[in-house]
Amino acid sequence: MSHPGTRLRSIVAHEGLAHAMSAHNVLSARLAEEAGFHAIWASGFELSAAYGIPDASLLSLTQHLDHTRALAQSVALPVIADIDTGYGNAVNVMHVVAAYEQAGAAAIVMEDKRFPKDTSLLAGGRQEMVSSEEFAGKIAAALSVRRDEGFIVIARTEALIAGLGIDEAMARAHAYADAGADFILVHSKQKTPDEVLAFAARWERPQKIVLVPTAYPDLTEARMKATGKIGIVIYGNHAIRAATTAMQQIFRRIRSEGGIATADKEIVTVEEIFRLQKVDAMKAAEKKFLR
Ligand code: SPV
Ligand code: MG
Repeated sequence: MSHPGTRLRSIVAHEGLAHAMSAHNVLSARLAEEAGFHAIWASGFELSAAYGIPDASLLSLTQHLDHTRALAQSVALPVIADIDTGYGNAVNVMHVVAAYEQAGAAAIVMEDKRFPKDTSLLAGGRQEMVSSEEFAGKIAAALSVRRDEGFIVIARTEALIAGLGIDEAMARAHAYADAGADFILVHSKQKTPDEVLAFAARWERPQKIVLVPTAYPDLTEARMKATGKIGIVIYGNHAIRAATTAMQQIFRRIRSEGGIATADKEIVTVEEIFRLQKVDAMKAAEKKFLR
């Protein structure tokens, strides 16, 4: 079996654009797999939200690493791990990235913000960056511990998020590409895709761009593909938002109706959950091995 990073690289090469869906647990990853996504995004935002805490470097490395390992073990899709700022300096990054590859991740995404970070899309959020030199060192450190050449290191610049403009984003992306990053994620919170499309138009390096279009949902995959520069699109928080929408609606209905009679018909059956839990496989194992 080839390295999951090699498989993700080949999806990008053959499809032009790989699409990744976020997951906050194995069930959401399995649903994304069944829906036909190419990859799973082990989102820090989603896992933080699942714990009911802000996405601000509050989750521990162990919590996110265990989550990533569970995803990688439970779905066949490549898992792209969100390692935030890398949990410290370049030496911390060596330790952390080696652990993520060992846990079965196809790729890691590391961002050029200062630890502890604040989440990117929060209006008025605290967006403090490390220098481009320091971050290029962290990317080189990440690459230095790669065990399989298929494993992917994605450098993420938050220059646009921090309001530093396209020239700064471009300069940082060049520095990170020079350091050896395999892909460049450029994040933006503008409501239109103009900023990231302008970045893509100016980008001339061989590394493909990664986008997280949460703030500019009108940008379609077809338009991304048409640029010829964008290799991966990450839907950053749509699993937790979809789950929240569904639970809010059903919970309100159960309270307002004083029972589950109507709600029961609007949600999946218990048998559907058994299927997603792979109960059949367990029953087959029982038949074979319980004596
Ligand atoms: C995440 O999903 O954790 C991300 C994307 O890093 S964002 O929340 O937009 O920063
Ligand atoms: Mg994140």
